[in-house]
Amino acid sequence: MPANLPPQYLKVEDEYRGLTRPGERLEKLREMFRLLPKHKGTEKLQSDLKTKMSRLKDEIEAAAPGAKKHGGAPRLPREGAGRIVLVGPPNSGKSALLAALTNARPTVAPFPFTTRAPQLGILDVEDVPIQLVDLPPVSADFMEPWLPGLIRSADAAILAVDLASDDAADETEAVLALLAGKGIELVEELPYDVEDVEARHVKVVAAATKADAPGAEGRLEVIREWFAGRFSPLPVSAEAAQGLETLAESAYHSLGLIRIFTKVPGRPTDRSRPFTVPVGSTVLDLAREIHRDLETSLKSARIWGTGVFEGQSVKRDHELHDRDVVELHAS
Ligand SMILES: Nc1nc2c(ncn2[C@@H]2O[C@H](COP(=O)(O)OP(=O)(O)OP(=O)(O)O)[C@@H](O)[C@H]2O)c(=O)[nH]1
Ligand SMILES: [Mg+2]
Repeated sequence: MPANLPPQYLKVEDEYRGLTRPGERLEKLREMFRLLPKHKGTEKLQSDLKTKMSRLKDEIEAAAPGAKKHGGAPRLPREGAGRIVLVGPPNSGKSALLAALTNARPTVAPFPFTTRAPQLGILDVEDVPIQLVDLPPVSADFMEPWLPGLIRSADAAILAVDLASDDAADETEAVLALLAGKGIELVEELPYDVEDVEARHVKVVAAATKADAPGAEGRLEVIREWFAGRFSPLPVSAEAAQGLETLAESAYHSLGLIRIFTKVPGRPTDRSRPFTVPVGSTVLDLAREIHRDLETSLKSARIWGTGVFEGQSVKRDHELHDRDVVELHAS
């Protein structure tokens, strides 16, 4: 986390930590968002705050007496280091992508609205498990009422743009417009000067699906030109298993995570499963991620990795880097 946060912000953040009621927490988060300086260095923090606000709002709405039931909104347990949703128009190849990227076996069929409920899969990229959620389609004809809520709750999205369809650009624009109408902006890069607390920017990787289909190459050119400056679609084919690795890696990078290995004093490093924390996280953030109590009991840490000498002792506010090995000492 950047060290140059104003004292007023840190004070409110402290107050926020002491709160348990969702309504009060949401108010505090709004205050934190207003006090947060908006620049590139706080981009990740802005987005984290907005995700937290959006989740709390959903929680409050769901718990309210007489709350509208969102047409049987499915409850999905979170798994892995992050959640990426598959979004796109009907028949654009979302379910085929889930099947190609994970062990899940969703129904894939040559007609629209095949998928009616979310389908879950786990995608492993660079030792990090990511939850991939295949969703019903977004179209002007129909959109499940709970769909926007699920997209808001995601850490990132894959947007399927169908290279087998001559109407891919229009269909995709319709998806973007419908979601924008629900306060969701799908963006390749998070803006870092947003003052609007309510709009939720979800980071997106555009996948130009069915790259093996006849005429796909020509359509890719058109799509690239159409979305130039907004998205750079990656050509993929679930059927021909093309471009899947590149897509998986882009999806992983869109989560903005770093991997940290932890070590017990005097023992070798456990390199089987890294912890993941957002880029810019500190030793203290890692401690919090591992266990709530560690936040207060953390005394010191030693690090092997980037920008330090082997086993260097560092302070709690030391910024971590991808693949650092950290030994935490608690009292
Ligand atoms: N040629 C080709 N066809 C594909 C590919 N991926 C999907 N398809 C076909 O496209 C059609 C739709 O695929 P789905 O994966 O069901 O599409 P979807 O986006 O999940 O559709 P909905 O659930 O209705 O929104 C099916 O007939 C698939 O066989 C691909 O990589 N290449
Ligand atoms: Mg589907």
